[in-house]
Amino acid sequence: MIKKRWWKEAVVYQIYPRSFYDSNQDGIGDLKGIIEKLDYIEDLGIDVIWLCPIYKSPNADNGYDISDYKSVMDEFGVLNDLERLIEEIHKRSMKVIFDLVVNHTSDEHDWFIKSRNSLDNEYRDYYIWREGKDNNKPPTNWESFFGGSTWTYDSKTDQYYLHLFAEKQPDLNWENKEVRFNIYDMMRWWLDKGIDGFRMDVINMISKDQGFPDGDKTPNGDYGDGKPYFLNGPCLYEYIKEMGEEVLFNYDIMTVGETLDFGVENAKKFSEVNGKELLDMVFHFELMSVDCRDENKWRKKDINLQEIKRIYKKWNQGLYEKGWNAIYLGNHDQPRIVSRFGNDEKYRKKSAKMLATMMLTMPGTPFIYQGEEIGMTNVSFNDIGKYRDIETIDHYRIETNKGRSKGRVMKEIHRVSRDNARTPMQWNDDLNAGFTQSTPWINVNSNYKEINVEKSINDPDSIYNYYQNMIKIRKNNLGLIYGKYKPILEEHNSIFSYIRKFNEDKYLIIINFFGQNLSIEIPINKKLKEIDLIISNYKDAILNDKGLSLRPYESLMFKLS
Ligand code: TEU
Ligand code: CA
Repeated sequence: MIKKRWWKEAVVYQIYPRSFYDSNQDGIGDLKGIIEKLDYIEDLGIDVIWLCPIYKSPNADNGYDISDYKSVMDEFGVLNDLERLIEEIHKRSMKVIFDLVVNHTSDEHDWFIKSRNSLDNEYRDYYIWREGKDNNKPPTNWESFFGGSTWTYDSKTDQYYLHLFAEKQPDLNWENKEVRFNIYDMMRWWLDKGIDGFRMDVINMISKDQGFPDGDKTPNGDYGDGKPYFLNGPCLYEYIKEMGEEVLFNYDIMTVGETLDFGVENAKKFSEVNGKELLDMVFHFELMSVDCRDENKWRKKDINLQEIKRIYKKWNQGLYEKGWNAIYLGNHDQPRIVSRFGNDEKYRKKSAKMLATMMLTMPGTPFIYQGEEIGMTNVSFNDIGKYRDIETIDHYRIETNKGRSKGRVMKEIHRVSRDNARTPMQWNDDLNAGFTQSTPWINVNSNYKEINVEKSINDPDSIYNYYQNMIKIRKNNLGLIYGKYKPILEEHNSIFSYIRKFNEDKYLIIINFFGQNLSIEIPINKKLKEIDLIISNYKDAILNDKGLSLRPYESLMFKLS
C-alpha cells in the first residue's frame, strides 16, 4: 500500500528569485517581487514553492555560496520581507521549501574567514585543509565541477582547502560534529519560522573518503575524477539519519535531496528509517545526461527515447511503494526543456504541452521551473560578456585557453549554459519583458514579445492554459498520483506510452515524442473510440478501431476505466 502524503499530491514551482520579478527597479528580482506574483502562481494550481537560495551571499554562484545562513541577501530584501513572503504563501494555502546548501559555504562566511587565519584556531577544522603533495601539488588530482582543481592553496597557512565547486565555495567538514550541529540548529531556526521543508543541494557529497585518494584520469585529461571518493561517502547515511533525529523527524515537512549518481537503491534506503521520513524524494540526474557524451554536459549526443523510457521504468518501478520520485526536466542548472527535449521553433507549443503531459502523468512529485509554463526557450547571447554564470564563464576561459575556436565554444554555451534558464521571467511585452524598468542583471531573451505571461493567460490555446488544465486533471484523478506505472509499446522508438492504474481507475497515456507523423496500434482490449479522451494537445484525436494516427509531438490521455 502507498501511504498518502501531502507532498506526494503536490505540484511544485521552482523560483529563481534573481530572475523572477524586480519590485524596486534595481534590475534584480527580489522577495517583494515574488510576493507581487503569488496570485499568478496560485492560479496556475501550484501547491509548493521551492525558493532557490535567498541567504546572504557575495553571489559567486548566485546564492549557492552563502556567507550567512540566517540572513537575507541584500539585493533580495530583509528578513522581514522573507517572513512576509512565507506568510503570504501560507495565506494562499501553498507551502514553501528552502534551498539548503550545506556541502559548502562562501569563503566570505565568518567560519571560513576565521578558519583560514591560522593552523590552530577553533574554526580550522570546520573546513577541509590538507598539506600539498610532492612538489607543491594539490593533495589530490580531483577536478572541480566548474573546471580546474578542487583544491586552492592558501599561503597564509601553507595548506590547501577543498572546494568541489568554485574556489569561493569551500567545502564544510562534516566529520566535525560541531559543524553538523550548527547546521541542524540553523535548519530548526528556519523550520520554526514556518517553512515547509528543504531542497538539499548536492546532499550526497557531504561525506568524503578520508583517505583522499587520487581519482582515475578523466577524458578531459588534466585531472582525475574524485566522484568515487565524495559521492555517497562512507558516513553519508549516518549524517542524514542524524539530521533526521535532530531535525526532520520533528516536523511535518517535505524534503528533496539533490543527488548525483545516487541510484534507486540509495533512494529507497534514504527515504525512511523505521517509518520516519528522511529524504522523501531525490533529484537524480539520469535524464540530464541522455543528450551528452562521456557524462560531459558540453558534448552533444542525440536523444534516444529508449534510454529515457528505461530511466523512467527503472525509477518508477523501483520506488513503487518503497519511496517516491521527484519529476523534473529542467531547473536553474539546465537548458530550457522545450529547447532540449522538444522543439523550440515550429512546434514550440505542441512539444511544450507534450512534455507537460509527460511530467504531470508520471508517478512522483512534479517540479515546474519558472517560465516552463509559458514555454520559455534557450537564449543565444552573441558575446561571452553577456553571460553571468560562473560555470559558463569558466568553461569559456578554460576551453579558449586551450586554443579551441571561440565560435565552437560559444555554440556549446548556447546549447547548455545554465544561463539559458536564468534569463528574466517574461511577464509581458513591455521593456525588459516587464521584469524590470532598469537594466536587468542579465539580458532578457529577445523573444519576449512573442512569449510572455500576459499573452499566455489571454490565449486559451496557450501552454500556460494547458499546464493549468493538466494540473487540475492530475489533482482530480488520484490515480495519476498514486497509480502503478506500466509501460506499453516498450520497443517503440518514438512513442512513449504507459498505463497508470490505481484501484479501479486506469489511465492510458500516449505520447509522440518527436516531430514525425505516425500510426500505431494500441495493445488494449477496448476500442479507443469507446473510451474517454481526457486531454490532448491537438483539438481532436484521429482514432480507428485498433489504434490511432499521431501528429508531431501529439500527446493524449484516456481514461480506461
Ligand atoms: O548543483 C549541483 C551540480 O551538480 C551542478 O553543479 C551541476 O553539475 C551543474 O550545474 C550542471 O551544469 C547545485 C546547484 O543546483 C547549482 O546551481 C550550484 O552551482 C551547485 O549545486 C553548487 O552549490
Ligand atoms: Ca530588485
